[in-house]
Amino acid sequence: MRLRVAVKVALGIGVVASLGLTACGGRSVTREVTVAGHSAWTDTGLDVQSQQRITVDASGEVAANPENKTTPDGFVARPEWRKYNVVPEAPHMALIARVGESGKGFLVGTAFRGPAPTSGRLYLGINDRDTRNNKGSFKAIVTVK
Ligand SMILES: [Ca+2]
Repeated sequence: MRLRVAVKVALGIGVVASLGLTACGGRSVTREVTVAGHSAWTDTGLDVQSQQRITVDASGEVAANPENKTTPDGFVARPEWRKYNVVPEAPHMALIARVGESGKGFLVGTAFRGPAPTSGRLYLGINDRDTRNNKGSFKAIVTVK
């Protein structure tokens, strides 16, 4: 009898471990993700369910060139640079996110609190259609609950 309980507990732990990056049943999952300025999208390794609460706190600096660096809020004072954006209405080179490979991008900035728009893999990215010439990185603490 005791052995059977032990096996069930062991199986339970195994299932939880394999789902470790999917928050479910009221558990929350937190990950620190480095978002390289020269990568369009960075896979957070987190799968979200539609309407699950996503929390992101971001820091760090990404440079468009040696004279122009930005926090995850992007170049707020440079609306003329938005023509190079992935998300048109957000500041250029701000930290952005999408859910799924072809999900619609949305602004994250230095702090984001909101529901997942749909279910799928969560990606973080740079609001820039040409990321190859960017330097630096943002650090994002992502929680899905
Ligand atoms: Ca660029």
